[in-house]
Amino acid sequence: MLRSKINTFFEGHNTFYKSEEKDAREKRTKETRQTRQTREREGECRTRKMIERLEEEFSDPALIRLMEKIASACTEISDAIRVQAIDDSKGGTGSLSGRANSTNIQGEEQMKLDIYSHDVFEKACRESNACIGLISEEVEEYIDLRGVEQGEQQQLAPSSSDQQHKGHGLGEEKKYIVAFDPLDGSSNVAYGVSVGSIFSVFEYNKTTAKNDGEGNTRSPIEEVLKPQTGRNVMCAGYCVYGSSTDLVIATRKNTRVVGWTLDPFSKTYVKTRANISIPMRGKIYSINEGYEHKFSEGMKKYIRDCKDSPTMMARYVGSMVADVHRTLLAGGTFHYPLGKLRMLYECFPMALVIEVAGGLSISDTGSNTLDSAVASIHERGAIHLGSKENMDDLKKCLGL
Ligand code: AFP
Repeated sequence: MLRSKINTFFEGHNTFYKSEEKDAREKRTKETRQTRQTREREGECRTRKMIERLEEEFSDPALIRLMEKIASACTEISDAIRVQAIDDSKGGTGSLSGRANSTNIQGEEQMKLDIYSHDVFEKACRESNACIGLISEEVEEYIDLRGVEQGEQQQLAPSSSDQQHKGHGLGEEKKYIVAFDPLDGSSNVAYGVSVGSIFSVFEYNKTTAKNDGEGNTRSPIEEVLKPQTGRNVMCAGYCVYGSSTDLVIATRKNTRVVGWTLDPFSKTYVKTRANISIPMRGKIYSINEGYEHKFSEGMKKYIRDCKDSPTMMARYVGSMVADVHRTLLAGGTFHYPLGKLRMLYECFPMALVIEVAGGLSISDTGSNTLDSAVASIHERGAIHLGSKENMDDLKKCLGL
């Protein structure tokens, strides 16, 4: 009896000490975890960059901020695309999957992801505090940001680039206009096919905009639409959401096309291609053959020649970003007749990427895409782009 009482006493004591020890251990673990997380966060702020070695491409802090914001928008869109099927499987009640039951300016049906991606892109450009205006495939009107008060900008959360580049750029003059297709190929998302975002950046310079002959300053939108407008694109790029998320940016000034790949764990874009040049000749022609009736006789001859060639092969994803990305890296040509593609945020940016990489982009008439004048912000165009030698073959077929 006594023995059992003693045992019970010690057991109780042991349990008491064991639970105290357990509590202390848990407390220590929690503290260590918190300290580690805080250190990691601090370390990230000090060392982590959204896009690795971006300053090798741009010197203007405003442009660096804008590119970092665009990159972070692309990360958000990439994440949303990868989870939309889950939303879909639950009846598509969220904001990511399925149709939005609305149409855009081109009369095309909008998906919920189109609207979500537009919102993410617009917010990113606003937060950069570097833009005076935006043009989006999903919005009919030019979005004028000149009226956005500095106070409104101050409400915005600072990003990692703000830490590195000291401040939001408040006090700096906003000078960029971004034209973007926030989610190109959205009709393919439901089938797990690669899609992308495309953008071009125009610079608005009040001094050079005063050149209408009578000393009047052109408005930002008049500047974007002035003749030879493709030559005004100062940098452009795209992000492809495929088996990896790849960001590609072409800078006219550096005459370089650079590629970064998103590390999904650290959410950092790692520079994976420091200087992309398109192969002089490729083996792939990329075309939707269903549109053969829309092609000129010269173009039809080029397709016949490709088919007759023992080395040429056809590949067509049906998402411009994926088809152009493959063309850039593997060489060959990509073609799309007059119809769907828009000049400012599809043809110009892709033409700049291909041209800076050493290839060529032309319209149906054979004129250089970047030399085209555009009269309205959603104007459409035909495009043929690719490796120099394949494009020479095409030009011969077109009689140029
Ligand atoms: P969606 O955004 O409506 O899917 O259109 C994408 C696109 O404009 C472009 O990415 C493709 O090159 C093109 O459509 C493919 O369309 P086709 O089905 O007409 O070949």
